[in-house]
Amino acid sequence: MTAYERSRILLRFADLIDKHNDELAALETWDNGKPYAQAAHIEVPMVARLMRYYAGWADKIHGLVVPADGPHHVQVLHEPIGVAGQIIPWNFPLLMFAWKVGPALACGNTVVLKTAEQTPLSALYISKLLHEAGLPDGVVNVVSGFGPTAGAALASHMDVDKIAFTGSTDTGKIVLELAARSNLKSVTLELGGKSPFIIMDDADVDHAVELAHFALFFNQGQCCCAGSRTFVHERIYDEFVEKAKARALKRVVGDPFKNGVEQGPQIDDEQFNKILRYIRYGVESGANLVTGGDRLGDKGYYIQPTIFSDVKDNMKIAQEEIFGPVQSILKFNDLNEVIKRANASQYGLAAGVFTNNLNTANTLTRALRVGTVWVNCFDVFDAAIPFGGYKQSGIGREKGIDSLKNYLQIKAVVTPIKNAAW
Ligand code: TXE
Repeated sequence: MTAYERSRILLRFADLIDKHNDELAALETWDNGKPYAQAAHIEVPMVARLMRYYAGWADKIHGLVVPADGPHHVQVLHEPIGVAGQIIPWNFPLLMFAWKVGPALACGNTVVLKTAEQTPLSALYISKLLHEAGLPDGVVNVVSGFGPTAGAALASHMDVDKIAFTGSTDTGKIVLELAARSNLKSVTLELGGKSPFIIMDDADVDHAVELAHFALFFNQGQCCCAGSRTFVHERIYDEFVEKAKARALKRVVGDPFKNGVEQGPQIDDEQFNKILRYIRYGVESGANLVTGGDRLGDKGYYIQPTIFSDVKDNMKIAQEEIFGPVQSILKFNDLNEVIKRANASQYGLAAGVFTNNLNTANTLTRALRVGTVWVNCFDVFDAAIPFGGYKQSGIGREKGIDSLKNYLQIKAVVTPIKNAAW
């Protein structure tokens, strides 16, 4: 298929996504429990936007002619890799589908994508739209299945040329190993995080409280880049904790289909129990439980928006990914100190920096070993912005121009030039 045809299919697909926005959002909420308004007004429109972004790339991917020593004509061709295996998680099923399928198709690959066992619905529905947009049978194949069976089969398959995975760091390591043991397929990984959100003493406290709240509690706290270590300068610490508590108490938790609800249930009983276990660790390790700390009601996987203050770096709740509505607030008093502490993590996915001082912002953005730094903002996810992790948060980048590299093979073609004297 020509690049232009691929581009047109992606554009038609984006239009169909707009047309079916409400059904897609409803499926996403049924499957995942996230607020319908969030799915309908943020996530599904972002999926359409991503498809238009990649439609724009499809006919602009080209190689190079490079000058070489000697009488040779040297071309560098950018070819599709072939069959791309993709394994996605349950926290943003449609967005993860888009981050993976968009660049794979723009670059001319075929796809076998495995959805998370908790959330199979929206990918099946949206694939029907892809077909309706004109994609031939067999180009995108969606498999609903479990990780250790279907996921592992994909990662170790000899006819799969590339595997892209989003999920936990532990499973990412298994996928990397399976790829290495089979055919050494190329691997990109987008894994866990424990992202610092650093609030300096010159920050606007009210604004910082609101954004730190959003950075952690968005999507029931189930975000790989959640600002899950809230570092607050000692001069504004007490005021911040009081205001963070007031904000958490105002958070509207309940039926995700109801207007005004900010937080729905957690994805399943495994995650629900994991979060409650971390809350117990927090209490047992001596952190101060400011608010929340238990399930909400006695039906469904709802958890009270929870805050711990006086959290210390060596506590489990400051080191491990909780993946739930639990904010850990830590105190610091010096820029160099907070840089060291923020970087003292196995993860390096993202960071938030809150300051009005340009020098402080510039120092932090350079010093933090993370794939994204949001300054005075958080969770800005434009299609053109690369996303991915340092350290054990992953390998490679998704979205933006960098994502194309994941789905292209590079071939050098060298041809002698006759009559070089000319
Ligand atoms: O993740 P898994 P789970 C983190 C978060 C969460 C924890 C566990 O901390 O609490 O991971 O969640 C597939 N071979 N994140 O158990 O196992 C699985 O079927 C191949 C962070 O849900 O990583 C699913 O499709 N594939 C994260 C996908 O991997 C396997 C998002 C993710 O599942 C497999 C989700 C195997 N052996 C959880 N085992 C993020 N980075 O956003 C499982 N899978």
